[in-house]
Amino acid sequence: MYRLFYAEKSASMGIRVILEELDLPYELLQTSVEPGEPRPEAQLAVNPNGWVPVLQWENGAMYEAAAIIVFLCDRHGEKGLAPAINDPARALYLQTLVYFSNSIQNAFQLTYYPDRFADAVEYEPSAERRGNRRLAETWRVIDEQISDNRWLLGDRFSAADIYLFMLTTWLRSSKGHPPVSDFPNVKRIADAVMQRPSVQLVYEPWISNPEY
Ligand SMILES: N[C@@H](CCC(=O)N[C@@H](CS)C(=O)NCC(=O)O)C(=O)O
Repeated sequence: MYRLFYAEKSASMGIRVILEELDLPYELLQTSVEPGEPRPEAQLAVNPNGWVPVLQWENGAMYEAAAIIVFLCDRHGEKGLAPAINDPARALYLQTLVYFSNSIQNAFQLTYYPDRFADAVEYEPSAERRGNRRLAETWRVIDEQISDNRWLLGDRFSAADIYLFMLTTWLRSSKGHPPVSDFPNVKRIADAVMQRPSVQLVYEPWISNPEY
């Protein structure tokens, strides 16, 4: 049984989709991503940053979305959601997950948490503007990487496509982000991922209202 610290609109939703796709039993532990709102002690004990996702299992716990995806898909490798260690597609899979985590998510952070990137309030709009440009730059790289491929890894669907979908749900016109339609190959994959029953279940609130 897995336990996932969970908040709507956050990266914990993507991990929940992975748990659904792997057909694993799990429990959601509600938490918050709002600044100033308290986090459960058990969450902070694993991740002192106060972020989600945080995953617990019988004899362990961890944080960082990309690492959790690698961990779960390897631990339940028989489900085929990720290339195995000796599979030639493994390199692109790992490269893409880490790029999502440290480049695209970082660009989002500039726009969602500009106070973490500016040392005075008056510089925060500058951090936000740079984040928006960085989103365009980093999504463009992924759009070109995908090219005409059906999925991120070519012909085979993988957990990386779920991660891509999750990141596209964070694009908000109200925050000045570029629209996903600026990246047609990304959009094509995100639209296909959205049809999956696991995504329909977990992302129902977002599917009903993408600016929720
Ligand atoms: N690098 C971390 C980032 C996690 C992260 O930024 N989570 C956000 C929600 S998507 C969060 O918990 N924000 C609340 C906060 O930063 O206080 C990961 O990929 O897991």
